[in-house]
Amino acid sequence: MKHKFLVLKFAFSIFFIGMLSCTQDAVVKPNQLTISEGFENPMGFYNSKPTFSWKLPTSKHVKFQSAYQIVVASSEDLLPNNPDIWDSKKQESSQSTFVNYQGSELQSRQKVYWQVKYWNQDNEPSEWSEINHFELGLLKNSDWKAHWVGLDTAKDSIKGVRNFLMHRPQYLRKEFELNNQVESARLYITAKGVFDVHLNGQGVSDDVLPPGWTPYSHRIETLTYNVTNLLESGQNTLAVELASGWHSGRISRGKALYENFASPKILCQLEVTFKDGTKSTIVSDASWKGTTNGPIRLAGLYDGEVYDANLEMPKWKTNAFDDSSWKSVETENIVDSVKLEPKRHETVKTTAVLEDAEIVSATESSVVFDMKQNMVGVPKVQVPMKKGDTLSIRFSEMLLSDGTFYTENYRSAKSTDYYIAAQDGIIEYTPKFTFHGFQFVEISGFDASVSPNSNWIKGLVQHSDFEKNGTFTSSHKKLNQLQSNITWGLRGNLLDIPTDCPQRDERLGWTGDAQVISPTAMFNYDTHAFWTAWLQSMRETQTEHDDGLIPFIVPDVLQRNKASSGWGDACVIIPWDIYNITGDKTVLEANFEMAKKWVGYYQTNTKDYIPNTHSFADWLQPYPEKDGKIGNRGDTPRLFVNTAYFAHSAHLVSKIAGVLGKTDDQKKYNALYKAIAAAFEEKFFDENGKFKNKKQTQTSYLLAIYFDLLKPETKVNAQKHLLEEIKKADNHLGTGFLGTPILPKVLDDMGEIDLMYKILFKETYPSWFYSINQGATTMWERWNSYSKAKGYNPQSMNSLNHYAYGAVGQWMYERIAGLAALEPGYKKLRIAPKPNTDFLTAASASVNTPYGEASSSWKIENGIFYLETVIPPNTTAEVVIPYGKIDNLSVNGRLFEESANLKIENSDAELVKIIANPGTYKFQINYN
Ligand code: RAM
Repeated sequence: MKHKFLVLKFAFSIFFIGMLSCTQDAVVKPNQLTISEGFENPMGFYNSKPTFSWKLPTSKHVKFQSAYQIVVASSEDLLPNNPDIWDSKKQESSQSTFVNYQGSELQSRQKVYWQVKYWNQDNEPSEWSEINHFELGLLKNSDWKAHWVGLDTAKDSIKGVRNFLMHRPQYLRKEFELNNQVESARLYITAKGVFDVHLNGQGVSDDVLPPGWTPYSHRIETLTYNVTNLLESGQNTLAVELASGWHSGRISRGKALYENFASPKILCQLEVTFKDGTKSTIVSDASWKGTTNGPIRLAGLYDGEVYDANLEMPKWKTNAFDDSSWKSVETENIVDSVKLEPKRHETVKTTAVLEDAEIVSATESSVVFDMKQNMVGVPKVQVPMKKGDTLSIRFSEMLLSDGTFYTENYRSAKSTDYYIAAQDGIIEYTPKFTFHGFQFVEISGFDASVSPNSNWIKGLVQHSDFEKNGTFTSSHKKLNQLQSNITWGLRGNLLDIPTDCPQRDERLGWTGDAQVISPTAMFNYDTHAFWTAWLQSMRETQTEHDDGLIPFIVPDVLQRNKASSGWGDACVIIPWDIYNITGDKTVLEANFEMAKKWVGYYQTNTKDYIPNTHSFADWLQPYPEKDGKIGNRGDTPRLFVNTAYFAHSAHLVSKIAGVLGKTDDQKKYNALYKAIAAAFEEKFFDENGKFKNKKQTQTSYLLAIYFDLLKPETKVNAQKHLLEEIKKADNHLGTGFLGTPILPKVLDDMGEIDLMYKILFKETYPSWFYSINQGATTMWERWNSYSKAKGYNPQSMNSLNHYAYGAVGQWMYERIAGLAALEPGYKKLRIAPKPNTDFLTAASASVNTPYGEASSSWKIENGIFYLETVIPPNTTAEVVIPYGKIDNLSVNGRLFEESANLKIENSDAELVKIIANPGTYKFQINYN
């Protein structure tokens, strides 16, 4: 009996184990569904023709996708079996990213639901994914019934810095009644200016400075908010604070712009659906009321904010307020020429709070706080004050040797906030319609009877609200500091658009700076949508000029009608980089015409393939021959730089045409590139591969080699000359904005990685570590912006938060840690770290690729090299072990043997190259 029982028990356990392994065996459903540039379940979405992406699970049963099916429906109930909008049907394809939607065109406000399943490498189907959804915003101007409204603040004629007109911030409100139970409600809103909107006293969002910055005479972005829970049946109040922002502030300084961009206005449309199915729409129109007598007296992005608490208007955002003394607003019609389109990338938000300020000096009347990090955003101030007193809040990036503020580099930006107290006690204040670039904050005007406390000031860090996308770390403290400085430089300058700097009277969308930094930005932050949004602004800015000119900055508020080589090329280079990093072809499609027109701009200004256009050239190259402003352009001649970029852009246009299957263009632009390259070599290089110029520069060789502009034999000689130049500089940098980002790539291709390590780890000027040795916590505009010995660079153009030189970050990921995309979007990865034990014993990087998390992490201990790597599903990787002792190689604790997942591609005395399937592998090799 007992025996019989045991047998039964055994049989049961076999059954359960079988069941268990059966569920483990299941082909697990896809996850992390997104549309277009990585949006998860967006509302107010901008694109009626989205693409779909998903990720395969990490599982030993799922290596690759062999097919997929996407279903799209107007309601959840119809999925997966009755999709009424689109059914892709089973598609034999490994594509799991950026699959084009092919149903009928989606409409404004439409909400759709979608699901996806895949078949694995063995043609086993997964379960359906969770149901995701998205809802479109108002896609066309004709969707708007509202009018632009606001007060005429131009007529007050308040003049600020350099006599620029300043607009008093406005307070606008509208009371309305809803006679029914609310089912759902959407608030569509935007401004010519920047705004903060409230419903019944509650803030609608935590967005900072919406709607952000676009070329406003072409397009203004609109926001969509779900306000269902903020509405009441009965009386309601919409209340909007409105200030100049980019639209009507002196940042838009081009004369024509400034005269056009008059008083700020808002555009607002609240669409309510009631429980009984009826609808109601409340719009901005002549019935709105406004005042400029509120507490925010003045606000400018460069100059700061003035807040008078005596003018606070209690309850103005609620129904309990009498606005009969307020003025009626002026209205303006929507015009067709200015497109209203849903915002297509993340809004700016407060993404971190620095709470650890330290008091570095205090007098009876003022205190200086150190945030310990050069940052961008606003302070949160909690300070004791006396009624009627004015608190001044000043900022600076660094201090002068006597402890006072270094503000010369803010130039005309006043960057000062003021708060006037209405009563005694602790005030709480956060400026709303400005931002500052700072590490130090000085306050004066507080209640001097209270001794200062370091918690009086906190730093609200603000930038576009993208996610972190990668990490890099190593065994070297200064290299880690460099990584930190790079990421802080990015956070400080990706504030709705990519800017050169965040603190002085500039903060503009400089195209050259953006062009060099975008790959590094994409490694560190998920900026796919950020860049494609800005590229749309670039396209709109170009169309004004028939000749294909791309202005230096986008949006073009300088209006100089000039372009620069190395800057305008951003319109070709950035789409190409985005495509290679994400695999998203739509960015190439969207920008192809712009890129061609830009090459056309060179062509119309060219004689014998040498364009005679303007150039900032190798901007801020160290030790220029000429001093002063001219010296800013370095010693690589303008015509040289023009021709090199003309060739490079033509070459990339040919490659883009190839990807898009446009063979005629591919051939045409390749021939053009070849012709320019021949002319370039002829004009600028002698038969020994030497640059025909008295002054030799590193950058002249770098551009010629990296852009592939020389015949093979000339190239070999040019490489030697480059090495001579670097040697002459004792392994210091001799490069500015254009040469620096390509230096690591060129040396890497030449097999001169150890030399690159020496340059990167150089401590003395000009080098990356030099600024770190002088105390930098962000990237600087110049290699010598400041030194402990000599103080600040005497030029006022001296930003301490300028990301361009951080472009080396890409090489740190790709080569020091060893994680790179070998095929667009990481469909194939290269894991190929190159350790140099003179400097490092470990480095690692991880990146959230379109297929999932990938990582490469190595260390060296006691003559053993360890490499741990994660290869996401649906990709393959080329793993290069940088030591050739294959007999000493082990993987996951066993001596290496080829398997279905790991195949040797090549093995010699130097290295072992393995092709790996998805999975986690721990390699180990004794290289002695
Ligand atoms: C400066 C900007 C920018 C650079 C241009 C040429 O004013 O700060 O970094 O691209 O000049």
